[in-house]
Amino acid sequence: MPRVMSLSLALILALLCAHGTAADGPSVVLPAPPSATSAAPESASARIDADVKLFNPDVYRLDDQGSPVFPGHSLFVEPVTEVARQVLSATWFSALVFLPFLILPQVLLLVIIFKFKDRGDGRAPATFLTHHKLEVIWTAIPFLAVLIVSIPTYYVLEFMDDPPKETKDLQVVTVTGKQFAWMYEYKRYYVDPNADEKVCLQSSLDPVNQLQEPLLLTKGRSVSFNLTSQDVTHAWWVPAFGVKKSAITGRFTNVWFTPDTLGVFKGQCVELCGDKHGNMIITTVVVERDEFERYMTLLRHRDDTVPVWNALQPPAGKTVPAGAVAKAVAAFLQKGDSPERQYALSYWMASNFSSIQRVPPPKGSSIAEVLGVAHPADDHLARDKQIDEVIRAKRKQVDELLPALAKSLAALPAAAATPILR
Ligand SMILES: [Cu+2]
Repeated sequence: MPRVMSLSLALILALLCAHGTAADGPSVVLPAPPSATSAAPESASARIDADVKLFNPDVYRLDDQGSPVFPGHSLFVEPVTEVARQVLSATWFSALVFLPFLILPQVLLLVIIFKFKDRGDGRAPATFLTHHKLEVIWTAIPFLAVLIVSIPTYYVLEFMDDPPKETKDLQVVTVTGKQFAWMYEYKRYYVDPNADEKVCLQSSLDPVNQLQEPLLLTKGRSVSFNLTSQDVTHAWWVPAFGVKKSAITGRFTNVWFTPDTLGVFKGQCVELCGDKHGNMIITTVVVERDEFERYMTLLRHRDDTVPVWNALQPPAGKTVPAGAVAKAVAAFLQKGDSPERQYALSYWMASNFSSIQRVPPPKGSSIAEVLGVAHPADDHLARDKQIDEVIRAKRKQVDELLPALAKSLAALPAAAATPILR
């Protein structure tokens, strides 16, 4: 029976594609799905959900009306790189050296106020104006303190600029600031590794929801940044990495570090760079090496998935035309139908649906309405369920057109790690 269903699905698709692409070029006949597919969609979507959670963490969530829902965060962040640990100990050392200068004047002030106050007993105040010996002392001691602090600080600044020469397997990322987003270019990871002209994989604002995309890093692998800017000066800052570096137009600044903990690490542009400076958020996700390589594969096919996403977004009040989605999927598969490519299509649909819930809805509207929930419930839990159902249905519409999806997912490691927000 499943075989009959698969064949009829393939036939319908072939007809749709032939109808839709007659003028645009040769049509694609999708291979018949394996008979095991009928049992797979549930686990397939669960696997994709796990990857969306991992690679596109919901750090800046909005509620249904578009107000931010901030997850708990602590004031002090644990350092997760050697650079951050060195910065932290240099900071404590400086604080300890300078602490007496903060306390001593206050103590002296209090002593003087109480000891030398006018008691009305006729004592005359002292008339001297300078005391050379004292002045030499209170110039020399702070000078000495600055000198003491500058020595370890200098070594930390030197240390964080360039990785040691013996560093193996260095990941290089060009970080470009622009008003108002970060652009990450993953060096030596190419869009098409076989092409003559090598173009590196990039991520910045995602192509459908225009939200800042995360930067993916690998646990235990050193990363070196070349920072620059396209317009004004920006600064890339993630406290847990101990990195705060200016991105300046016309030149490159460098910094390196090795993240040693899995998780999501937040940051922000810390150079007042214009009216939407606050939009320049930073989300870094530290994952295992195989997960990082998987993300690079996903990124490689991302732009090709945009027409399918557009086909899934009908004008307000209209339903999604099945033919348009099938046509877009067929066009995507025509360029390549490897399991990893099919997985990428399914992944990006799920990831876009996750991101769209972080885009403030138009005034007077709600996220439920934007997503096409017919009659949004008043209760927010019920509404979340309605949203989830609409999203699942739309994702299924695409997933059912991907015969090799189940197969490609079977090749993935057992479970994706869920990072903890820091
Ligand atoms: Cu900025």
